[in-house]
Amino acid sequence: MNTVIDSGIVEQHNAKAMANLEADYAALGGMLARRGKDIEQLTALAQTFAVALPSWGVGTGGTRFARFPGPGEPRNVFEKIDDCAVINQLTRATPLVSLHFPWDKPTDVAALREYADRYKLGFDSVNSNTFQDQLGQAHTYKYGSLTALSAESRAQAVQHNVECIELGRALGSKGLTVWVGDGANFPGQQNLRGALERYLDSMRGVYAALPDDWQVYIEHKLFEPAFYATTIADWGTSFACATELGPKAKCLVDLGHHAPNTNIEMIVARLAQFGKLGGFHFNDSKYGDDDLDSGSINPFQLFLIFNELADASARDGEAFKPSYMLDQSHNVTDPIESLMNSAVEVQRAFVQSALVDRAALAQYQQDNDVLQSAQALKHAFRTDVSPILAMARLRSGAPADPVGCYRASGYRAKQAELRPAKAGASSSGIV
Ligand code: LRH
Ligand code: MN
Ligand code: MN
Repeated sequence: MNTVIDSGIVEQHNAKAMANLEADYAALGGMLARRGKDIEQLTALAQTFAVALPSWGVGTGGTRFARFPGPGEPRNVFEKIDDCAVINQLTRATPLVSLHFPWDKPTDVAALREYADRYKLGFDSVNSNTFQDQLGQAHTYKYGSLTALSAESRAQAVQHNVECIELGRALGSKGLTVWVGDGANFPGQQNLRGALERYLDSMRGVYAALPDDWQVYIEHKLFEPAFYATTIADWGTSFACATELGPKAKCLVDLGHHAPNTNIEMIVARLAQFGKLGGFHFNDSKYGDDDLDSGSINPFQLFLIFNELADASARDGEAFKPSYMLDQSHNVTDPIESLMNSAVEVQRAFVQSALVDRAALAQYQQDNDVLQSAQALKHAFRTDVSPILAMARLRSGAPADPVGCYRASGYRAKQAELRPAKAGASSSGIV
């Protein structure tokens, strides 16, 4: 398997980190043993964790006001795969890449698949884009895409999604994520029911093109760019549409796509209960769709989401397998560092959720012992599982400290030389 960072650098890094890590791991192991938990089992569990990388996340994003390009940004999808390979090499938690079309549409699909395969990277769900017009496009999406009143715009949007499925198929992907910004900016602009009828009609065309072993993920978002009424604004609409379309349609939860203070873990529980939880776009936010690094603002919420996922897997077993993807925009950090930290933070919540004593929690709930029920969760959340995560990485051939090792490797500086900045380089990460 090809690696981007010289494996000698990782080994050197780990040799220095080993003594401290072993001491921390032994201390945590002893503490967990007193709680009836086997640290070895938890480390093995951590090693199974995977979250897909967004191809659009490895470039510097931007806001709707400005973009400040960073040095050594990837200039094409192959270079994006190189950066994703670095992230996976240093975390061993991101073996799949989620591509966005047409932003990252390869001219030679087979060559891209082969290129990624050399790093042992595969492709997760592909994302369609009918939220902006592309150069030379015949019909505009200014007044909507899958919901547009113009039959030509709708047909073009359906066709784009069908092409995404074909591209994804050639890459070995098994899912299509559809997010549309369609909606209205003013009351009266749109017949609300009519827009959803057109959405469903268009999505039936997309659904019909899905291979048998594929799923389509419907991603909802409260607002932006439509500021009065977004057609797929909430999980209720998403659920109704997924139900209407059929078993291959599921709902995708992007953590930043809800009103502030929404109880997202409850949405997760509801969707899981009714078999419609398709997957996630992980990120964090303070105000809206901020696309900040996972776990950077509200790590307890992330933990509570994984607590519901652990409950769903305990109930449904192997059948319960939502897709995990990151969807972030990095404006002031090195995207590789942000994505590595984010993957580790999601993995952390996953491992912490395995620390919840579910039998004890069920008994506290049964006894209406409210205080201890809450403590059962807090106890797991407060446990610092960093030594487990570091040991899991080490055993999978990754460094104990991904960011430290990445910085020592000089990868970014080298890319700055190899990938000179293009004048006026534009971002794909505008939303
Ligand atoms: C919309 C969204 C969606 C897009 C991505 C770039 O806000 O979350 O997933 O595809 O951003
Ligand atoms: Mn998203
Ligand atoms: Mn978003």
